Amino acid sequence: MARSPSSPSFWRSTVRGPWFTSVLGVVLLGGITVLFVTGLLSYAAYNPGLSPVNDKTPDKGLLGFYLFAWPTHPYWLYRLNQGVHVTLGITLVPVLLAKLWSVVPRLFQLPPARSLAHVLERISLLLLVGGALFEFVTGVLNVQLDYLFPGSFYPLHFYGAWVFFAAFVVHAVLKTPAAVRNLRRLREERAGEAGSGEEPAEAVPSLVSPNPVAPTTSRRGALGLVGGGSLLLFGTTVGQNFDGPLRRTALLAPHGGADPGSGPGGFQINKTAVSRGISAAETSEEVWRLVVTGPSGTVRLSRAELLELPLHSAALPIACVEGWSTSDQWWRGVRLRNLAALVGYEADAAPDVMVESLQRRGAFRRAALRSNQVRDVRSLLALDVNGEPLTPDHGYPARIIVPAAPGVLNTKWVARMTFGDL
Ligand SMILES: Nc1nc2c(c(=O)[nH]1)N[C@H]1C(S)=C(S)[C@@H](COP(=O)(O)O)O[C@H]1N2
Ligand SMILES: [Mo]
Repeated sequence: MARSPSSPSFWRSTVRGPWFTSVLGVVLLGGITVLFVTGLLSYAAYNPGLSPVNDKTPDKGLLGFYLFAWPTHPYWLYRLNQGVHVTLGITLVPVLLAKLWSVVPRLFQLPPARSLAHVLERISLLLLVGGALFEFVTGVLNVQLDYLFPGSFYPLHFYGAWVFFAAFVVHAVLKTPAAVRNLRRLREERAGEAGSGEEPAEAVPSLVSPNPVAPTTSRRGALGLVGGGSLLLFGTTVGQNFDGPLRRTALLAPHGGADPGSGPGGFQINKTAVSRGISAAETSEEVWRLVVTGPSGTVRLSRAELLELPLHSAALPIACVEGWSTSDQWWRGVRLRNLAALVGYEADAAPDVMVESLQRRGAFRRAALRSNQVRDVRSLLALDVNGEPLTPDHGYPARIIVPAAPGVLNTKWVARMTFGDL
């Protein structure tokens, strides 16, 4: 009997066949397109064109052609974008694995190359399968293990996405017509009495086993298993986009730096003050000063002095690239546009700003905001949240909060703001 995986009769599951592969393929065609688009948008939201500090892929060249000024409306834009990106990515893992399983006999098929076209197709498949696994693995590791590859996640995931997507487009152009044809023909056969339940014939070596074992499940049953797996992952992930009891359903989501407890600061904490080396001494009323610089000079303000300025409120979420987000919190503080006005700008003509934290080491201690973000009346240097002064873990004495922006731009423990076009 067939002992070599290059022999079609080595593969004996009755589930394999064009129907199973086509259904999964069509699901991935839609799902992965959404992942790619939301992924590119997520990168644009970092303001990578603005300053070298924000730019995680400085050698991207032409691949950054699409970058644009990320808007501040609607204020939940990044929360939605990243919630979809991460939740959908995790949900599709069983579908991806099942799809790969369904076509694995092809990997061993002999001769390895029948023609030049076949060689090219196999190379594109290598990039496709390798790229897909690479993107899913780096994405999941980033979400789960807190930047396993510090600083290098972004270039890996970004370049990986382009390599993968190029192969994906080639593959989709080559295969979508056959997938749709397969599904349509099977549907017609089922509708008409003639339906034999046979798999449609294929031009290339068949995925249907010529030597099947006794079936342990139907193809529909197998698809139900994949769908059930996806549903389970979805159900244990999606809660991280909400606060309160719903977040506790997110069994698979990472749990953040600290238990936020209840009360005004009772929402997700990513990095605690202690973990970032922020001491109570340097944030005390006597010691801490905000240093604001612009064309008309430098202004130093204590927290008490900031509280004397006109204060404004905005209800805004925090939404992290890792896919978790909070519901809207009530932030109160000084408008960024009014801080620009202290150092020589008209509020309506406020420029970009570089924000630096007290934090001395580690990632995310500096971030640049674009002029459209600075000018928005809801963009604040927040001093309070939900009616109380910020807690140390949420950025006391002052933190940035900007509508529609990724959490990483909401710098905590702000020490210095430098206004001017970046
Ligand atoms: N100084 C400083 N600010 C920071 C960070 C940081 O590590 N250091 N993390 C950022 C990231 S990635 C996110 S998602 C938010 C999380 O805010 P939270 O901990 O209040 O929920 O803070 C941002 N501000
Ligand atoms: Mo984040």
